[in-house]
Formats: sequence, C-alpha cells, structure tokens
Amino acid sequence: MQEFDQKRVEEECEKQQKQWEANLKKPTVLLCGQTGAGKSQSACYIFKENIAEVGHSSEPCTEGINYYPGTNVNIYDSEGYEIGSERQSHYRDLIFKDFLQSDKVKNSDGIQAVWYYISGAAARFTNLDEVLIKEFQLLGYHVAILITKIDEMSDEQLDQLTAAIQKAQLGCPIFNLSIHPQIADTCDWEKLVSWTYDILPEVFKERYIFALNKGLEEKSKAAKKAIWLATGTAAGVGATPIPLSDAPILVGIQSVLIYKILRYYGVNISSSTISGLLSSISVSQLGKMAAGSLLKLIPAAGQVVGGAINATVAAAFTYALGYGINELCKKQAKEMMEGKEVTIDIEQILSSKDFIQQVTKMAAEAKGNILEKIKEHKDDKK
Ligand SMILES: Nc1nc2c(ncn2[C@@H]2O[C@H](COP(=O)(O)OP(=O)(O)O)[C@@H](O)[C@H]2O)c(=O)[nH]1
Ligand SMILES: [Mg+2]
Repeated sequence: MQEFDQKRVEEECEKQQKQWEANLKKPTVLLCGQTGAGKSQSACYIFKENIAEVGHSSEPCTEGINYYPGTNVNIYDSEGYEIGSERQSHYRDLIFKDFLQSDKVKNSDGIQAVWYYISGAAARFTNLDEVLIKEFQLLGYHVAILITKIDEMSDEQLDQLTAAIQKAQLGCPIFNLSIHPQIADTCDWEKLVSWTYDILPEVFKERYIFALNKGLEEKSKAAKKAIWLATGTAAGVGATPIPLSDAPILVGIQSVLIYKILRYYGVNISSSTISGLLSSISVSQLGKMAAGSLLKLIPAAGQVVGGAINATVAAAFTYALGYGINELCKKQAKEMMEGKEVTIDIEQILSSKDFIQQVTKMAAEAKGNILEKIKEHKDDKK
C-alpha cells in the first residue's frame, strides 16, 4: 500500500489549476445606443463587479466611450446619443472610425458581443439604430437588441416597437428588459445572459461565467462540462495499476474540479486548500470504501482486469463528487440571487456525513455505465 502523499497532490493541483487558468480569456462587451437607455445600469445588474457604474473609475478611451476593465469581463460603455442632437450625426463615425479603429481595440482580444439598446421610454427605433446594427453585423459582430425600461411602456407600445424593429429584418435577437423590481424577474435577463454565453468562443466562456451575477443555467452548464472532462481524465488515470484511492493525480483532478465549480458560482478557494480538505476528511479512505463496495457490485470482480475496475471506480467517484458539489452550489446560488445571505462552506460540505454517503451511493449507481457516458459526452463535443 502506498502512502498518501499530500505534497504531490498539492503540486498536481497547482499544475492542473494553472494549466486551466492559462487558457481562459476575458470577454469584452460593447454597450451602444441612446443616452439614458439604461446601458450602465444594466451592466451593473448583470455582472458581479460594479463596472460601468456612475462614479466607478474607467480608463480613458475614445471620447464618449468609457472603458471598464473588470476582473473577468471588460465593458466598453458608450455614452450614446440623444435623438436630434449634434452627437447623433457623429455617432456612427465615433463608433466605426474612432473607436473600432483605435489601437486599444485593435490590440486587444476584440469585442465578442455588442448589446444595442433601444429605450422603451423613448420607444423609437431610429434609422441610425438600423444603420449601426447593420454595420456591426457586416463587420461580423454578434449583436443583440435590448429594449430597456419596458416598465415604462404599455403592452401596445412594446408590440409596436418590436414590430418596427422586426420590420428591419436584422436577424438579431430582441430582449425585453427592465430593472424595475416588480417586473425584472419576468424580463429576458436570463435569455440575454444565455445568448451571450452561447455566442462566445470557448476560451471566453468561463471568465464570462465568473463575472455573472445571474445565469444559474450557464453556471450549471459549465460545471457539467467540467465534471465530464474530469470524469474522463479520472478514468484514464484509474486505468493504471496504482490503487486509485492513493493516486495523487486523481485527488488533484477531483480538487481542481471542485475548485472550478466553486469559481463558477463565485467562490474562490485555492485547489490545494480543497485538496487538503479532501484528504483531511480522508478521501482516500472514502475512495477505498467506495472501491471496496463497488468491487462487490461487479459480478465476478476477481476475473475483471484490474485496470478496468479502477477506471470505472475512479470515474464514477469523480462524477458523483462533482455532481454533488454542483447541486449544492446551485441551491445556494439560487438563495443568494433571491437576496438571502449564504456562504458555501466547502469544509463543512466535504466533511458532512450526508454528503459523503450521497456521493458514495451515487458513485455505486453510476459505475455501471460511466464509461459509455464518458464516451457519449466526448462524441457530443465533436
Ligand atoms: N424605469 C426604469 N428606469 C431605468 C431602468 N434602467 C435604468 N433606468 C434609469 O434610467 C436612467 C439612465 O440609466 P443609465 O444606465 O445611466 O443609462 P445610459 O445613459 O444608457 O448608461 C437612470 O436614472 C436609471 O436609473 C429601467 O429598467 N426602468
Ligand atoms: Mg451610461
């Protein structure tokens, strides 16, 4: 029997965590449209960081466009134009000549999404709006139209405005929005968040998720992706003849998986701390227990090639652990979004008997078809 080597586990965690983080890019969103449409406020509503907030410091950019480099998302917040103003006639040049041609934009990772705002209070879709949106699209930008302040509109007004936009046949989605507490929850915020997630190239998706105040679905989606990736990797590790419960690489994979899931939900604890917790509640014991009871569940276990069993057990256990953490985070995050004070106490979770029992039970259930499932998820990705 090998000794459980915590130092190697920590090295493994650090390595895997770094590898993952090195590949993540920060997405950039451009907010465009009329002054007072609610651009700045909406960014504060969606994202965790109080970017684009009045009084929040921005970096100087093209005149009329403020740049807010956030921790996980960058926002270009255009001051917009007022209908009939001097600025309206310059707005197109300002965006397409001054701003998009500027070194700052050209030397960056680009702009992944344009949120184009139409104020429900003004309820006008102007010729300029149409021209600008078409120009963005021609240049290959992903544009969404955001009708804001719908609390200030009658249903009829909203229908008319929507019809006017649809008549232009721009082919971009339209989201009806308001931050008014009485109707905000029934608006299309989650749909906007989801659309943006979908159009982002892979390397930008994860940091976008970190930045989000909303998007429970997307957080869970990202967690599930991470779970299947780790489960597949664990299956590979388990195929070696090392007893799986003592393999630092495996605990590393599981710790980094938990680390990723927590990050999606906005909790930041280093993966080596998690690995410490995992081993201090002796996940190796748990692994042995799971392995032992799982072995009993496999008919004629003695005749099965050792590697095959290890792969199954390692994968099933990793899957069950990730699944359990994601479910707990989802529940907590929902409560958080409802304004309740909650914290995700990972130490308490990992040492809770209920949680461990649930994971063990689930791993036992999963072992039957986990390898096929891994394969399905790999095929899905192609
Ligand atoms: N009624 C209503 N007012 C809003 C809404 N969103 C923003 N506002 C208000 O509209 C004003 C302009 O918002 P702001 O975000 O600064 O607009 P921006 O110029 O497009 O950045 C502020 O007074 C906001 O409080 C909304 O959904 N409904
Ligand atoms: Mg503003």
